[in-house]
Amino acid sequence: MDINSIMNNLEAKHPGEKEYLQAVKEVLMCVEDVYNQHPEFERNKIVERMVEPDRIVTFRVTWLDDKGEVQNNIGYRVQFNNAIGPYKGGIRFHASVNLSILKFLGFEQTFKNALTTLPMGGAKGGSDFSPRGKSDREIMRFCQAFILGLWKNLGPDRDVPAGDIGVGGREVGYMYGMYKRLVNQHDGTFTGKGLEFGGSRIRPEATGFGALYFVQSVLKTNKDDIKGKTIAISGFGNVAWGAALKATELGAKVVTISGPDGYVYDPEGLNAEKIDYMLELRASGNDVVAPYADKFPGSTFYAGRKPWEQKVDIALPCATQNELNGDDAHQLVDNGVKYVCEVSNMGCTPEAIDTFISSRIIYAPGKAVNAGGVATSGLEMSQNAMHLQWSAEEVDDKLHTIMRDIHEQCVKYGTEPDGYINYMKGANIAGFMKVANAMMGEGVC
Ligand code: 2IT
Repeated sequence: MDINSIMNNLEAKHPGEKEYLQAVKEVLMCVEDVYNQHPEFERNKIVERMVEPDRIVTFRVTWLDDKGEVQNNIGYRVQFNNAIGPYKGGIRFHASVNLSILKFLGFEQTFKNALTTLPMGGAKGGSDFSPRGKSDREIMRFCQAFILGLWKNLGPDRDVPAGDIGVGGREVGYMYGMYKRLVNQHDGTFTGKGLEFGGSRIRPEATGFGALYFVQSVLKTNKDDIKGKTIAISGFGNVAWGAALKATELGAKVVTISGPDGYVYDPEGLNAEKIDYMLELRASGNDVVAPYADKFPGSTFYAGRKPWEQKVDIALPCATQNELNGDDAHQLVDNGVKYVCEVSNMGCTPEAIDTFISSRIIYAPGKAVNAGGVATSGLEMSQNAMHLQWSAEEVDDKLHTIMRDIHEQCVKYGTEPDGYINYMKGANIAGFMKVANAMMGEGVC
């Protein structure tokens, strides 16, 4: 495989799509050696086919705000790859959404979903709509208008969306409600639904819980224990919430959360009341964490800064792509961080990853660490298909098993001659091989 020429071709076709190109390059660099041992992949142009989305749907989303004024946004769905199952992946509503970001997310989702062991292909969608400061009615009208543009491309065996940044249970409910009216079927298309209409228990917690189960496996492999460890978490949304909840339950001390306005350092660590307060902050729709420091004395708000300047044992980026850069990584390493597990998708820049790996700090990528979210979505699809609902214990048990399995795949493919486990390499090779073998089995199409 000639990575340079593949990247040059891709860049010529998709100029300036930097997140997409970044995600592709990371995977290609990790799988190069394995790929070269399979001349049949080269003959079938597996990589060239895998890096292009199968299909992109883009549509205008027109809706009325509370003043009765007409608003326009762009909607997208990137159906990346369905070699191993129906398209599956979240919907993101954020002002920054563009095709490069959704293509990187859809590409990553393909390998992540392969790692879950469940039959799901990769997709991602969203809109440049910003939920910040919008009323509940505006959110509803937007969700309904979004689905008017997309519903024909969805279906339980075609494409099953879910939440992502800016899309939680409320938005999934509004989108699914409109979808159900249009197709006149209650077929479960959408995961993260309310418990009363087909949602799975543990789905809201699953991304954060799964991440901590993965962290537990990492620590166990290093004959280490999570009890008493200090943890820096970024973000304050659904993923950060689930991670803080499980980390605290397991006896670790979570000392930071963050938002677009800066971060809060709480040396006493989060507890149940403070974790509940994260939900309140999120529900306010203001996208700020500063009020936390006013409410809980002893904590400090640092405006415009990132939590990576604090001395901690474990860093868990839980906010968004490229939120942890090379300088942040150096600071963490200088302060003696031991483990960095990405919970956001592509949370670390390539410079940050290089810094961790060359310092032999354990670094695990989002596509492995955060796969518990979509895995539990897969379990929601199973429950919907069987027309039943599992108990929380059943779902949590399955999530545990899946996360341990993902960890094992990373160890199998990522252990280097000196014993260091390169989780990035392991996750990328394991995910890639599954998708590549499926594509081989299905022929050139
Ligand atoms: O990034 C992700 O894996 C998600 N946003 C969840 C996708 C899903 O289909 O549950």
